[in-house]
Amino acid sequence: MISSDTIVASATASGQGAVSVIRLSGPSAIQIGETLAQRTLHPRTAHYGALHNNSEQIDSGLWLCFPKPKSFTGEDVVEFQGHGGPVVIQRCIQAMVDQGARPAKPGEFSERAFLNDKIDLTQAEAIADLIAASSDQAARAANHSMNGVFGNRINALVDSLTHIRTHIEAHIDFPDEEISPTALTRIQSELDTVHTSLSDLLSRAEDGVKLNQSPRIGLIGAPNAGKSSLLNALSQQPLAIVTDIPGTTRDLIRHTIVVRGLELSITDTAGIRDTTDRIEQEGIKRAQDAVKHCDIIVCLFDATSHPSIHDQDIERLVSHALTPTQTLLTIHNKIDLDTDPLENHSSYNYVQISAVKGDGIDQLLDWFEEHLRSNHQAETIFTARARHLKHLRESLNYLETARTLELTSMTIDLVAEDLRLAQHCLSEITGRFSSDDLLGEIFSSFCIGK
Ligand SMILES: Nc1nc2c(ncn2[C@@H]2O[C@H](COP(=O)(O)OP(=O)(O)OP(=O)(O)O)[C@@H](O)[C@H]2O)c(=O)[nH]1
Ligand SMILES: [Mg+2]
Repeated sequence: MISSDTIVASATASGQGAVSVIRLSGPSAIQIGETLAQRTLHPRTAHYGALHNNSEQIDSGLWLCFPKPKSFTGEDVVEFQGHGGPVVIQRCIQAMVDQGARPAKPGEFSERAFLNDKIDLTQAEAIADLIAASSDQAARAANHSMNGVFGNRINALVDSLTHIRTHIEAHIDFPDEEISPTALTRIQSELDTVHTSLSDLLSRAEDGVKLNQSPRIGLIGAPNAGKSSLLNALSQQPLAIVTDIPGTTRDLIRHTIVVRGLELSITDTAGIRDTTDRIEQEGIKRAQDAVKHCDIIVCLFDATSHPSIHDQDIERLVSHALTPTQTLLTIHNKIDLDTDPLENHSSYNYVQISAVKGDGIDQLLDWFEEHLRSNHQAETIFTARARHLKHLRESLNYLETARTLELTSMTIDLVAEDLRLAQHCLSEITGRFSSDDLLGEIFSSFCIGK
């Protein structure tokens, strides 16, 4: 794609910083850069010099020039590394606009890179995911996607489907001939292989989607178990009111903390008990609804009134059946007050703490860390989005329909069509077949300058 206009934006975050990067991309980028630098810019060479607007020096810094096609966008790109103050950045950008550039829209540099085949759609999305990564694991996974791990697996599946379709379509051209048993076996075995890979990719993509969200942790327990004290200990600030009056917390209190490179979204809830107080009843309902959507449910017990924990104790608190993706952790709190040995007879993971004194908080964080990291094997993770899951699921449905049909000269057209649609869904993920509307939606969620 050849763009007719040249775009400009600051590629670094707004606010003050030592250095900012202003990026120009498009057919006039080099001419604008050379006019403002008042010198020739040699490809891929750092030139130190001023940025002049007419006769006035606006800033000084490093000029870099990347002629097409060897640039991020695939177009002529010029970057100016100047000083990082909002006013000076704006003045530099204005000088470039005066020379004919226009301010870039969010994600427009990445969009041009995609349209010029420098990256596929999964890689473009991974750039945004890397910038937004809230944990080191999410950053590592985004890097994998950016390097094409996800896109390559999609392309391999598309290639396999193309191969199978070629065989099938060849038979459509000769409808009078029955398909030989050998050809039939080969096609079916190839379909089985694609089905296994696609199912595996879907389950990894489901994990990848979760990496883009902070794990949700719900604290639940009887009144006075110490839920709000634990939230305050984890966030290291007095977010929730703590008193010795049972039923202190009514509303859900949500807070996100970052510990050990992990971003955790924690929800404190109202204590669960039988009550006639209408406000408290509503709080308890909200508590039980909230934990239904949590990835980890933490059930707190007061060690002084609950020396041992049984499954029935947990069932009284957690009103729903756990889904396969939910994990339950039980906690004995207030161990600073208890001298007798505590016991866990439940089948769930178990940690002992004192939310007020801080004992066991490190072990609790160890448990979160171990549990969350073991969910994703480092070498195989990549980030994914809800959009990818939708296309993968649709593709799997078409493939499954194709596999249920017995392959005969009567059904071959139907099988061929299902495989075509399965392939089409996969191609939508990498952007080989994507509508302009979809591209607009994806890139508008990026930051400006990317
Ligand atoms: N000694 C000791 N006291 C604790 C500990 N954790 C909480 N408490 C006390 O227990 C009482 C209740 O604590 P909260 O954190 O408000 O309990 P909660 O589970 O949020 O209670 P509700 O909001 O009523 O459901 C307060 O007086 C806390 O100081 C602990 O680890 N050790
Ligand atoms: Mg509370």
